[in-house]
This record gives sequence, C-alpha cells and structure tokens, in this order.
Amino acid sequence: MSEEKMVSLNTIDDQLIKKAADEGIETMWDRKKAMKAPCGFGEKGVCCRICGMGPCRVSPVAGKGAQKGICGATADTIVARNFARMVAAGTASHSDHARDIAHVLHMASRDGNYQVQDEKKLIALAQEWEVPTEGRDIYDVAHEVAEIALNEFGKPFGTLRFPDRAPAPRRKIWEELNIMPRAIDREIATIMHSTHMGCTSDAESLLRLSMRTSLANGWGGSMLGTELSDIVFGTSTPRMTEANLGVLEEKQVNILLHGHDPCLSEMIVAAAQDPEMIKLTEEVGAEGINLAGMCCTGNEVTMRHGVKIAGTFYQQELAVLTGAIEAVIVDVQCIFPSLAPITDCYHTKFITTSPKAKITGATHIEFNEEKALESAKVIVREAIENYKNRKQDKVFIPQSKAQAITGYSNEAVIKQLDRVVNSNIDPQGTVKPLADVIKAGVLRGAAGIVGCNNIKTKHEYSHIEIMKKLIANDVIVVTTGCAAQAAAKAGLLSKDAIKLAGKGLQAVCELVDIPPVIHLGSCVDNTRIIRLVSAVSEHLGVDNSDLPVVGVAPEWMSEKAVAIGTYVVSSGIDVFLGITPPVTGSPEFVDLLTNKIEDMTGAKFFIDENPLTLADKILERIEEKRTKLEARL
Ligand code: XCC
Ligand code: SF4
Repeated sequence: MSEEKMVSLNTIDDQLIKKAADEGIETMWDRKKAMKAPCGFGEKGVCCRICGMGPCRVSPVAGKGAQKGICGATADTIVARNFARMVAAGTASHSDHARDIAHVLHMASRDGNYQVQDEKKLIALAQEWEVPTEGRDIYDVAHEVAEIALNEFGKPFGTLRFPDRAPAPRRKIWEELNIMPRAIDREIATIMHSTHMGCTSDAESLLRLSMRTSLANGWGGSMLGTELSDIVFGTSTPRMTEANLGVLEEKQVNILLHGHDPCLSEMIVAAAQDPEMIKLTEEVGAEGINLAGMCCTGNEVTMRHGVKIAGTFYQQELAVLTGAIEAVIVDVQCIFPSLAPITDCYHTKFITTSPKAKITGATHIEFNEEKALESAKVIVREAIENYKNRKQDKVFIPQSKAQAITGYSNEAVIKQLDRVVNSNIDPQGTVKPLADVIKAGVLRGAAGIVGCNNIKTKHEYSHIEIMKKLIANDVIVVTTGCAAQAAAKAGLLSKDAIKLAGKGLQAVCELVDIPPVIHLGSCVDNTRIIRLVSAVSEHLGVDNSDLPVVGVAPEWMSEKAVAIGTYVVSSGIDVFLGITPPVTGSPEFVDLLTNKIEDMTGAKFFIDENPLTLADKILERIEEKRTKLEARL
C-alpha cells in the first residue's frame, strides 16, 4: 500500500484493517465511509437544537438560506453557544473523574485497598489549604483534604483555590476579565443555563463564560484529578516500558485497560499480582497475565507501574482484531460502543465497570470502590477463565513495539534538572535550569503536544511530524494523552530519539538525562504542563504569555480537548489546532478565537490542518515570543 493511502503511520494498523475486511468485521473506517460527506451545517457549527422549535440550521453564507434561527439567533450566537457547551461537557468529564478520586481519597485507610502513597504531597496540599497537620494521623489529614476538594465542586461562595497557584500577573488578568472560576459544578451549570434558549446571545460573552468554565477545569477539576491521583496512587517516576500492539503476548492472558479513571485500573494492577489470580492463570495453562493500557487509563498505569501501552484511541478496535485479548476492561470516556459487536466476533469479553459508562452489549460488572480489590479480582478472573476460549486460528499479534520512558511528573522533571545544578551556587528543586536554557536560547522554546486521534487525518502522522520538526529545531516537547502514546510508538519517548533533536536540545537531553519528548501523563495531567510553565514564568518574573511556549492538539476530537484548549489559552499559552473546530460558520467567533482573545489573555488559537505548515507557524510564533521575552528581561 502506498504511504499516503495508509490510515496511520503504522503499517500494522492496515494489516489489522485488512484482517477485519477478510473476516467481515466492521470498523470505524467502514462507518466513516458509510457516513459519506459530513453535514456542512454541523461542521461549521451553525445547527442549533437547543429548543423544540428547532432544529434551526442557518446559512453561514449570506444570501443563501435562512440567516437566523426561529428565535432570531444568528450564526454567531449558535456557534458560540455550541462551543460553550463543548467546553462545559469537557470540563464536566475531567472534573467528575476528579470527584471520584476525591471520594477514593476520602475512603482511604491504613488497612484499606486505597492508601495514601505520597504523604509528602498530601502534607503540602494540606498546608496550602491551611489544614492542620501537626501531630495528626495522616489519614485524618487525607480525609479533611478530600472533603475540601469535594467542596470545590459546589461551594456556594467565593472562587476556586487552585487559581491561587497561578502567577500573579495571570490572576490579575482573570480578575479583570471576570473569569476567575467559582465552584466547578457551578461554572458548568452556568454555561448550561446561559446557553439555554433565550439567554446569552452575545458571542464574546459566551466566550468569556467558556473561558471561566475551562479554568474551572484546568485550575480546578483536572488539577484536582492530577493532585489527588498522585496522593492516592503515587507521584510517578520515569520508567521503561514498551508501546504498540506488539506488546500483546501470545501465551499470556492479555487484559486491555481502556478509559481514564485510575481508581479501577490501579486495583486491576494489584489484582493481577494476587497469588490467587496467578494460580488460576497457571491452571488455565497461560504463562502469566499481561496488562496493556490504552488511552488515558493506559497513561495512568504506565506512568505509575510501567504497564505496557497497547495503543492509542484509534487502535481500540484494532486491538480486539488481534483476537488475542481475553478482556477489554473499561471505565469512562473515549470508549467506542462498537467494542461490543467487535468483541462478539472473538472470544474477547468486553467489561464495562462504571454506572457512568454502560454500553449496550457489554458485560457490566460494576466496580465497587468500597470492595475495590475484591471487585477487581472478579473482573480479572473473568479474563483468566476466558483464556481457554481463545481461537488460535483467529489470532494475529503484529510484531511491532517500541521502547519508551514514561512517567515524568513535574517532581521527576525537577529531579532530573537537579543533575545540572551546582548546589554551592543554586538551590536544588527548582525550574531554574530549564528557565536558564530557555532564556539563553539553547532551547528555543517548549511545546505541549497533547490530545487524541481523529479519523479526519492520517492517524498519528500529525503528532509525529510536528514533534519531529519541533525537536529538530531545539524545541523541547512534553506530551500527554494519546499524543504521548503516539510518541511512545514512534520511539520518541526513548533516549535513542535524542539524535533527532537539534544541537541545543541534544545537549540539554544528554546533560539532564531525558528523552527529547517527555511523557507527562494523562489528559488531566495537562495541568502538570500549565504548572511547569507557570513555575518558569514566576522564576523569570514574567507572565505565561511572555514565554516561548505553546500547546498543540494536532489530532484532537473530544469535548475535553476543547475545554483544555480554552483553559490553556486562558492561561496565556497559545494553542495550535490541527483539526478545525466547528466554528467556521461564524466569522465573528473565529475572529474571537484566533485574534481578539489575544487582547484579553495574551494568547490565541491557531488553526491549520496541514501539520507541516502548522509546525512552521509554531516555530515562527516561538521566535516571536522570544523577541518579546528578550525585551522584557
Ligand atoms: Fe481520549 Fe484521554 Fe483524547 Fe485520547 S487524548 S482520545 S480525550 S484518551 Ni485526552
Ligand atoms: Fe432555533 Fe433559537 Fe430554538 Fe436554537 S434556540 S433551535 S435557533 S429557535
């Protein structure tokens, strides 16, 4: 197959798609074909079905068709409302995930399934929130911290706590724009209210509401997700792993962990090491239990346990097509409903576990946090017992995998940086070395390349092209989500990739002993990135928007990504999108996102579906910001 025709960068994907065709199994590529051209109104964001008088689809091109909805809403209103609702949905998803982790922290106990793994981080957070710690049982502190965290969702008065962590100039901007986020649930509810029929019609106001809600995600729900996960499950440290479907094992029980919430997957990791489970594995004649992760659950368990990465979002169906998976265990988010019919074609069990994500045709075994390990064992047992049903003639495990280092938390990054600190002169444990090399221009800048895969592009091509181009030009890359897994599969998370970097970045990687593309975790962990950036700005005494740093979502698809992009721009960092969001029906809203928002936040969105020119624009903008920074310092 010629390279352009391939669906992804990986030849193995095309082999599996062919296997699907041979076996008469439908995949997302078949459904994409059946979909034909996407709806032009939906694509431009000008379809409104917010009230029962609609749906109203207005024509973005003047003179052709209806210019206004029945209530008089213009294309600008409709586009801005739809955008705001995407931000609300994304914020809800990340934040509700965090809420579950807060509950788990609240139930943590010394002899329970969930324990405090990072006491230091807990104490630091307790002190930040003025919770007494002296002479108290660590679990009392944990429960009080969890309660405060839970109150961040619905407190009736005041604003969120984490925005206090942002650099002072940033906080000032948020205050002036009146976008300092209040309680998390409140911001989501306010958007749903304001976008109800007959409320806000002004596009700029809708953007400001979106910004405030997105900040309730980035400096609220998502940040809680990261912090509390580190406290309960441990703050990650770098570890070696392998990535791509070649990590599946021919003679072991393969369990695919897919979704986002580590509360379940952490317990599956524990259950898979349980002597009872190991014994059962021997009884069924398997050589062991092989866990493999996908999407952000995959990121969570690889960063804390080195669990291998089976693949990214778009490979979920392909993983099943290997015929070698005993169970796909899912929690929430980014799970295709099509996994039910596809797993039916094999022996594979498709097990849903969350009441928030029940899927027709799946086996639902509800995960009970109160009896977490027991619950996890029930699920793992299902997988082990299913090994004997594997149909060898249907198995095809592609022999492709790459080495990767995953699991850099900010703490781990700073620890690496400490290697170059002369402790006679400078204190350890700061971002100074990073700020120094950025300031000096040894690194031209930094990019957070994050987000999903999207069938609108050749999978992973954009992620990898952009990453390669940036590192070759001395821009260090940090990555999360499926972008991180794409990087892992392409070998960019290994030290072997240092040779692909420019001279400056090469020198930094050698000295600090890191790969040029650094795995910072799951999508909620984008908050690690905004905190790292904020730490560098504070160190240099500037605002985030003065730094040569960018966020990039080359292949985004989820509403969560829209919320992330919005909080990143609201935090003063430019965001480059490789997929056009459904806003082009409103030239006013496009202008707000790609131009006017800069007057408010110091950053804006760039949109370009060609990864090569997108990368050029990133480099150009980084140099522009360097000039600005040099003038400021
Ligand atoms: Fe989902 Fe987080 Fe996107 Fe991957 S990157 S497709 S959101 S798993 Ni978040
Ligand atoms: Fe149509 Fe207005 Fe109702 Fe939307 S809110 S469906 S534009 S009448």
